[in-house]
Amino acid sequence: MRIRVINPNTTQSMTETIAAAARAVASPGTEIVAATSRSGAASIEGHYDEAMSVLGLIDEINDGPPCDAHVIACFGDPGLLAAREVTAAPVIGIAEAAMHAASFVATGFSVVTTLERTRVIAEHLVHNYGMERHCRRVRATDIPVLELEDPLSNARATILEECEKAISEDKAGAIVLGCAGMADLAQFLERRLGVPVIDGVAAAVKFAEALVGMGLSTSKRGDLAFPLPKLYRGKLADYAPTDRSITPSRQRA
Ligand code: 5HY
Repeated sequence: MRIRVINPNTTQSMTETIAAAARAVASPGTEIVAATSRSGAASIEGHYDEAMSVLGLIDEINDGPPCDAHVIACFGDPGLLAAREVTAAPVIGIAEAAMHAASFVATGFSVVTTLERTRVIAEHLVHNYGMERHCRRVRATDIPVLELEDPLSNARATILEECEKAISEDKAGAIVLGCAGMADLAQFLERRLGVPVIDGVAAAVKFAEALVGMGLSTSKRGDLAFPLPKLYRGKLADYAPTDRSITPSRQRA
């Protein structure tokens, strides 16, 4: 099978970190095709960045090679439901995947994310995904996303310290890493902390393999049916939905 792992920010080096984490867990028969959004923010650190990232994400879904599933490799799961409308292939967000994985291995987890101002985004996802009874707390390290890429930054130590607080203060039995850019830290942290540390990229790839392996595709009845054909004007005129009922989808179901 082929899984497209899409980084909705426009930083190629972060996509490489994401792709390595995806390939590290992919089954032998799974091809990981990594993609970096061609338009939008270098890093997604707030509501505006997230909103602006969705068109680049949709472009990668619509313009990419046929695949069996897609992963949105950004912890805000931007555009998740819109993405599920435009393709029949399963679309998995790394936040949703990580939270479910954590709920299978601990009765309580904490999320450790980047900037304080993005903490509320993760809190909203906890609510949207019905994870209130599993999530002890969402913690922020106030590390800018791209600083995760800087080997001279103190990011690794800061994240470890926040994870230790989550375990001692929140009584978290597991940690969810709240940024795709932390994907390469899961093993290091798990060894130091002695609890499961879940990277959403890995979780999303394995859930995607499971769904495809079960022969499941996104429901095309109701709210996740292909978008209604209609006129779009202005800068988004090219995004006008066409009538998918008569043109075969380019994506394998
Ligand atoms: C992410 N931003 O996973 C999110 C994390 C965050 O550019 N990739 C980003 O801090 O919201």
